[in-house]
Amino acid sequence: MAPEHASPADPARLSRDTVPAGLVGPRPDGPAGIVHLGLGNFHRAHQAVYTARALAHEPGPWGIHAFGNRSRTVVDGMRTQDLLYSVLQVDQDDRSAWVPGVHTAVDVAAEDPAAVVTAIAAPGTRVVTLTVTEHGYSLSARTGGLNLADPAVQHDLADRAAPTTAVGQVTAGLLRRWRDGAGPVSVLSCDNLSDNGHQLAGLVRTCAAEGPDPAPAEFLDWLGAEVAFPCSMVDRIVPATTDAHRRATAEVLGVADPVTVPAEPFSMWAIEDTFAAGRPAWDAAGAILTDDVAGYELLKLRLLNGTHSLIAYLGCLTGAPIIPASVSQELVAEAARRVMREEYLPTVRVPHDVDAEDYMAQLLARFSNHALGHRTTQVGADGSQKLPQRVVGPAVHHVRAGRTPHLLCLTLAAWLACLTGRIRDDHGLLAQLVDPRAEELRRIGATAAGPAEVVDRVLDETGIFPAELAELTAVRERTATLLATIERHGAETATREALQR
Ligand code: CS2
Repeated sequence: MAPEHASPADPARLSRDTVPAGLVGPRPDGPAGIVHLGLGNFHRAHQAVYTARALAHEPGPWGIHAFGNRSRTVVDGMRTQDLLYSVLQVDQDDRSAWVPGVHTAVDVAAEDPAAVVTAIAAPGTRVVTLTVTEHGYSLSARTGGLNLADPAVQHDLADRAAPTTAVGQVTAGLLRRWRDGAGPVSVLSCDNLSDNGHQLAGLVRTCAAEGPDPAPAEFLDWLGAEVAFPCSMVDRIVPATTDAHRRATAEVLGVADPVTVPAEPFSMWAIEDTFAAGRPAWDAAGAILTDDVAGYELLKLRLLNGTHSLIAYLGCLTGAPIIPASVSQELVAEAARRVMREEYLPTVRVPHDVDAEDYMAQLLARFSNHALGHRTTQVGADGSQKLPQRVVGPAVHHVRAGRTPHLLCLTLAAWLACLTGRIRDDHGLLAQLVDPRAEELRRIGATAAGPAEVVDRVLDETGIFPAELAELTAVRERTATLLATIERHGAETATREALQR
């Protein structure tokens, strides 16, 4: 912000000099031990906070060199503020702010792709972390592996020096690391993908082995021996920043921070403790370090994220711009409660230290946090990448047991209704839903003879979902009838129908 634009009433900008004493984490030592891909709000309110708290317990070389993918907004904002930003914690009747202060460098990957490779290969790097969203893994739902047909993946296979995808960046960085003899490292996925560490390891192996310049077998041996890919479950509701959040931060901190991050008070992180070259004392900061992450992962991915998707799409269809407004509608709340209890919970193994009843009650309370302003269009974004992770496993589980999962079908139908352009956008929310497959879905919506054909073509032609979903006739048929009801009578009637079974 140029000083001439500042009025006397404007607070000073956040910096090392202006940050209120006691509200900033300790400065990390030395060069960054962590390279992070994906400088979004989630990373800044979750992993960065745990890392700053861990450093307060146990000093170490755990500064974070973070790369944003394309956008300059956060990078420029943080650079103007001595690499600082604040986390604004908000719930109904309380708000507070804290400044992690754990970043040692921030850059834009697209502006200097080689810098990402160099950072991953640097001898001081011990952990590479990722929050690149489901879409960032270049996954093919059809094969479950790397989407070799994706032009960005093809680019990265052809030009290992300047990769553009997260998987290409990690692979190129590890290849350089191996050539340089820079030592072991851990690569930690912090995205909502089931079995995220193992999936990422597989994607990196494919990326290394494919293309005109395949990596030698020795590299793959080194990967197996020296590089760890722990799985993790990450959880904190972190919306996009709005002006209301910026104003609240200025009031709470007394300094201006345009790149503040709003977040709920709740935070959870379960990490498989299989690191190859050390890690921060994340456990001292409240993370659960365990040998069994799978239970936490599926519980969260299904009960939280799966239910979130249903609330988001029903909200978009009924004119609710934020998640708490959607779930404050009794029908939506009932659908959320029942999809959790009847269709997600029976498909997971609840970890021994989690009480399922408390967990579900807490989720409904978290979804009802009005002060956070979490938009339905944000949760509804990228459904083509999220729903395969959330809905398919549970749907297969129920159909194999002879049951039709009506509310999972409602989730699919509501998503299709939002994206296929066959209903009026009465509330202007559908147009705001971003999805990499949006164009294709609209094309199907425009040319299909009716809802049943929409469902058939999305399942059979697009490759958005794995074939195992397409094989479930019960899901196909129920989704089509619910989509028909949404198109003809609206989402409320369809929800009632799904709840009546
Ligand atoms: C949400 C998640 O946008 C979404 O798809 O379901 O971002 C959710 O808020 C987080 O995973 C909570 O930990």
